[in-house]
Amino acid sequence: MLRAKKRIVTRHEENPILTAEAFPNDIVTVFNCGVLKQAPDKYTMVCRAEDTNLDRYMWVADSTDGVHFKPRPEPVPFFMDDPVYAQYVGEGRSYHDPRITQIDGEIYVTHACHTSHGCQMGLMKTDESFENWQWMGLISWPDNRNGVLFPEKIGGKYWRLDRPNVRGAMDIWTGQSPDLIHWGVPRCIVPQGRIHWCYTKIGPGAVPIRTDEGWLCVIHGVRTQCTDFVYQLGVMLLDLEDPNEVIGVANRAILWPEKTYELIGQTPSVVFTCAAILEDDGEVKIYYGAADTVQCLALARVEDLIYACKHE
Ligand code: BMA
Repeated sequence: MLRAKKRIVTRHEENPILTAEAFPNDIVTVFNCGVLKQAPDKYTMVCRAEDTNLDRYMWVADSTDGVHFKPRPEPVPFFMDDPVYAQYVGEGRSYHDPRITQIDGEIYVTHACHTSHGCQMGLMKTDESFENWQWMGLISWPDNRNGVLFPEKIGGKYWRLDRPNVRGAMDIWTGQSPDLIHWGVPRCIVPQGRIHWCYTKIGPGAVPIRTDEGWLCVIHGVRTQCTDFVYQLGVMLLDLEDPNEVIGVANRAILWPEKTYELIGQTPSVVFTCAAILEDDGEVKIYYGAADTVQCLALARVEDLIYACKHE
């Protein structure tokens, strides 16, 4: 099928918008950051930042325009007083890929962590200042990652997207919970083979965006190009009342590695998202990590993304 326009997403002209140079200490990479817009002039980013020892930090950065972010002086403290965190997550090497969701005024951050049993999902909570943190626990079995919470309860339950690794298949699933800690009702909603360029893996990306037409979700997909993985971004639309109902998944990729900073870095040929924000004028800011090295921003129109989900 021929699609109408080649590009429905454009890169911000100041890309990469955040690099390791903005951080103190020996931070060498910053990517796959979560972002929350709390007010017209208040965007808060939780960065994945890594140092020369490959120790991983969550690091808060602030912005008034959603483009220029200034990291705070210190990272989020590790939760070593929590025995489960200390045993499973530990200090430094494990937790990453924060996704920030505000639900009923509370701010939650899901993350992945490499425990001794494989990759699991953890949950943190903070407040509007992003200064006070609580670790809420592990919320998945191994092997699961890319967990992202919907920004409101649906049918009285919390909902999430995640990507368990089931017998080698890496698909998009939903789950439901009464309390954000205990999860069940797993459903596979988009298998990896459904979209051609996601034949190796498909997974959730940004926090779902409520639109009149459904939950708009920026996702990632992976193909194997010769010997390497290539990470690209796509979009899907889910029913507002029942996210297990897939209205559509665009069969086009919306962003793929092309720029030098996406093709060359710690991991070559990667664009990967943990955050997308719908602005009042219909612009969607898609925050993405490039080559697992720098943080970037891309822009789209919400109607183009929805059209792609429904008609392409
Ligand atoms: C995925 C995640 C991301 C990473 C990507 C590319 O599996 O672990 O954190 O950006 O691989 O390396």
